[in-house]
Amino acid sequence: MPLVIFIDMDYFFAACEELRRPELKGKPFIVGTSPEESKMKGVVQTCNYEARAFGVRSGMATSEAYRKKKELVYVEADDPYYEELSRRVLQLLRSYQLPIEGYSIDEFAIDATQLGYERAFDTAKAMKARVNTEIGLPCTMGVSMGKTFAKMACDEAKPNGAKLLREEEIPGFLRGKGVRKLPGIGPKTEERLKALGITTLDELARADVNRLIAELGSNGSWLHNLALGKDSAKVMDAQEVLSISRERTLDEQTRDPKRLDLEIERIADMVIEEVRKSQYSFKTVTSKARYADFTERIRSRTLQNYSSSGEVLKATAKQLARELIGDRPIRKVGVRVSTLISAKGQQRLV
Ligand code: TTP
Ligand code: MG
Repeated sequence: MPLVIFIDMDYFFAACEELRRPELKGKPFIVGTSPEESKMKGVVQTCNYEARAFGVRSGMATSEAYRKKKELVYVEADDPYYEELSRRVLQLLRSYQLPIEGYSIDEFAIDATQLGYERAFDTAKAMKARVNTEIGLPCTMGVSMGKTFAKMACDEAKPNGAKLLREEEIPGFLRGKGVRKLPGIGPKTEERLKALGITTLDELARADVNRLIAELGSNGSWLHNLALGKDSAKVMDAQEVLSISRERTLDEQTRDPKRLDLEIERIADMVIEEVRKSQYSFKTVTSKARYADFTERIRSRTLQNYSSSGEVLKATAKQLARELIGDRPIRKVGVRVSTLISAKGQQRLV
């Protein structure tokens, strides 16, 4: 599992508003989705902790928020401004020269494997201090093995905190928690698990994985592993994940379609292993050939749907490779997948 520093900005949109309107500080206020005049029809996107003290929450109807606290200040959301601040946070974090994955507008996962626990935790605290002083925004840091547990550590340390969760502490950390505490389990999955008699992470860990797969598909085994304290998903730096590719120089040059098929299958196996590890689905497949005279040609196809299937990849890549057979013998072949999407369905990366 990679060692991960996970950052989640505190009450992000509301903190951005406090930054440019300091007079809001200390007063309960919400950031909403509809213009001031029709605000009651909108939804609370977020609110500061003063508003949370009255039970106001993200996702709540604005009218309900006002029932909880009459004197709430209403601020209309300004997405471009929040996106700009998000970019500035990302830029600051990038200066540490570690792989970094943007999770959402206010969450980032950093691969700190090379640092080890102590230095990773010190680095996390230094990052937190710099985000605070240089950008003026509060945030919370979680450090653990695997993105999921780093995020959960972060959730527990909120607000304005930092928590280190060592690998050996993960089982104890998960014990007794409800399934909703696991990132990736929303209300729908919670219901389906409940139908199987599973409400806690202990029960999820003990559940029969085949039964989970029957009920939830491949997500079932993924969630089962998480409940067991295992999350091998890599931190995918945006630059790395635009595509996943492998290539190989042939032992001898060839124009034989059958030989080529075998090579493509081997390379496709390597690509699919990487796709699975990083939990992406792909929509574009490309085969590449380098000929004896060192010229190169590629053929690409975009699939109808996203896929993570090895069979689909092999069939498509073989077909494309055959289209690359010409007069000249081939000495090197490659397979690439692109137009990737996180299999968890949250993030589209070109
Ligand atoms: P979160 O990180 O979930 O919430 P937060 O940053 O406001 O508060 P916390 O301190 O608990 O992390 O979401 C980040 C931003 O995304 C949030 O500021 C506003 C926006 N958002 C919505 O627009 N709608 C929603 O339902 C949620 C949950 C968030
Ligand atoms: Mg946040």
